[in-house]
Amino acid sequence: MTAKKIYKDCSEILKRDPSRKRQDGVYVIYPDTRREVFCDMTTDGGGWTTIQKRVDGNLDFYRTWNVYKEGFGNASKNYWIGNDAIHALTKDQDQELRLDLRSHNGEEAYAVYTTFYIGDENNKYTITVSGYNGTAGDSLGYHNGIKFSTQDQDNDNNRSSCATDYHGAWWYNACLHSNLNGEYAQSAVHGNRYPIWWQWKRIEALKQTVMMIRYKG
Ligand SMILES: [Ca+2]
Repeated sequence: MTAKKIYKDCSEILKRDPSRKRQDGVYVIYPDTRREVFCDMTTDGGGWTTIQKRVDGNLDFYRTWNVYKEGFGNASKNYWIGNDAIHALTKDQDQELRLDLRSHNGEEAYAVYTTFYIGDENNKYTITVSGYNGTAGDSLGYHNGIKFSTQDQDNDNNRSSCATDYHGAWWYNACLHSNLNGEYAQSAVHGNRYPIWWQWKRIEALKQTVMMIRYKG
């Protein structure tokens, strides 16, 4: 009998089994409960746990608070791992965050943040993010210290509801510098409701986005 191996995240999988290097794909981890996630075992040495992935328009990201809490989608395609899972993965404050962005005309850019964690549900999943480096520009800095908001829970700093105005779910401050859970567009149209990263492409809808985290230890 072989004991079942329980891993907290993708970096632990890679550490315990270095042969997984460059073996990108769907793995099972247990950050809080059982989660199927996409592990990037290639980028910058690998070991990245993907918390958000959008590759096409086949999954609706305009979802409610409880759906974002639990997570939704398919780890091999489009998904959000879930805010409870992100909290469980980052609560020890020892994770870095990387975002990989791709435009509809095939350009790529990335952003890395040396500090990234979010609070629990009582804290409205408040984001702490700092230490930017990369090519995409810092479009998360404006959201630092902000609570998460959804169409049915307005925790932003705008008199209106940023989540309903811009068709997303995010750590909206008084609204946008980024909106990566916005409405998917099939081309490089312009609008604040789309998945945008202001410091790179202003309000141009992005084709693909990935958010992933890695243990810094
Ligand atoms: Ca508001």
